[in-house]
Amino acid sequence: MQNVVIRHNWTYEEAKTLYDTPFLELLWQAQTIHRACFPANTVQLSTLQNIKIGGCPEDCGWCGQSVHHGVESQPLLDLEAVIQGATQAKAAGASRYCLAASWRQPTARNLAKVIEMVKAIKSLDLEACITVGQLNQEQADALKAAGLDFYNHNLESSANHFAKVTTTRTYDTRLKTLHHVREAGINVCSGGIYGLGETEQDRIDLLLTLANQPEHPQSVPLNQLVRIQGTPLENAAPIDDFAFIRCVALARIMMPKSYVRLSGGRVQMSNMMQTLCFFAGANSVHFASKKLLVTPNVEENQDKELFSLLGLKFVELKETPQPKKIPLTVLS
Ligand code: DTB
Ligand code: SF4
Repeated sequence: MQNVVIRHNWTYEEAKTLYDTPFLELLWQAQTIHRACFPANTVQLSTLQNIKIGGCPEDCGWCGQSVHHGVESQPLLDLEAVIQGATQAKAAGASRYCLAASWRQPTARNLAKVIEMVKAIKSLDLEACITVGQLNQEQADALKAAGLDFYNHNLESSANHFAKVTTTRTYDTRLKTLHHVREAGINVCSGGIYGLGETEQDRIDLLLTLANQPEHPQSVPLNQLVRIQGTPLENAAPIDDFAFIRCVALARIMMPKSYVRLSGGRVQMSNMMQTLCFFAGANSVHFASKKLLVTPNVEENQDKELFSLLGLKFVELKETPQPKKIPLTVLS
C-alpha cells in the first residue's frame, strides 16, 4: 500500500497542477488515496435537522434563512422533537445526527438548550454534530464537555470571494471559531459551497485554506448551491459537473483522511454524477433528512437504492474519526 502523507503546506501551484491533471488520471489518484485511507465501498451517513429556521441577522447572498432575503423566522425546535428525529435517523442507518440553527452566535440561554439536545443525541448512541454560528472558546469548551463530537462551520468559499457574497461577517471570524473548536478538542466539519459565482481559483483556494489548517477538518462538506428565488445569488451560474468532481478529487488528495461529504444540492445530481463523486473520494452524505436547511434532500429510499446498486455499506460508529492532536502523521 502506498504511503499517504498528511500535509499542511500545499501551494497554489501544486493544487492547480493537480486540478489540471487529465480527468481520469485525477480520479485514479484520488481513488488510490481513498482506498489507502478508508475501507473500500463505505459511506458515512449523517442526518441533518434544522432546529431554528430563518431570521438570521447575517446577509449571506446564497442563503434562504437570512433576515434580509430569506424565509420567516420560526421558534427553536423542542427537545422532544430532536429526540424523535434522532431516533428515526438511527433506525434509518445514520451514525450522526446534526443540528443547525440560524444564529450569528448562540446566546447563553440558547447554548444551554442546544447542550441538552447534544446530550440527548449522545444518549441514543449517535454522534452529535451542530452548527449554530460563531463560538468563543468558552462556548466551544462547554460543548466539548457536553460530549459534542463535531462542529460544522464552513469557510464557504475563498477568502476573496467570501467577502463578495456576504458583508456582515468576515473570513477571519470564521477561522477564529474553527480555532476555538479545534482547541476544545471537537472534530471540525468545514467545507464550502460551489456555484456562488466564484472563479476556478476561488474553488482551489477554498480547498487550499482547508488543507493548510493546523489540522485537516475531519469532515469536509462540499455543497452545490441550490439557487433560491429572492436571494442575491438566485441567478448565479451553476458549477459544471466536471469542475465539481475535480474539486472532490482535490479534497480527497489534499486531505486524505477526511470524510468528504456531499450535502446541499445533491438533489440536483444524477445517480451517475454522485457515483463519480464517490469514485473521486466523497464518502459521506446527508441522509434521511427530508429537508437540509430550507431546500429538499434526496429521498431516503432513493439513497438506499443507489447505495445498494453500488454495493456501498454504511460506516459503523466505531470507524468514524476521533480528534487527533498530532497534526503530522504518515500512514503506510
Ligand atoms: C453543510 O455544508 N451543508 C449543510 C450543513 N453544512 C449545515 C447544509 C446544506 C444546506 C443546503 C441549502 C439549504 O437547504 O438551505
Ligand atoms: Fe445566517 Fe448561515 Fe444563512 Fe449566513 S448561511 S444567512 S450565517 S443561516
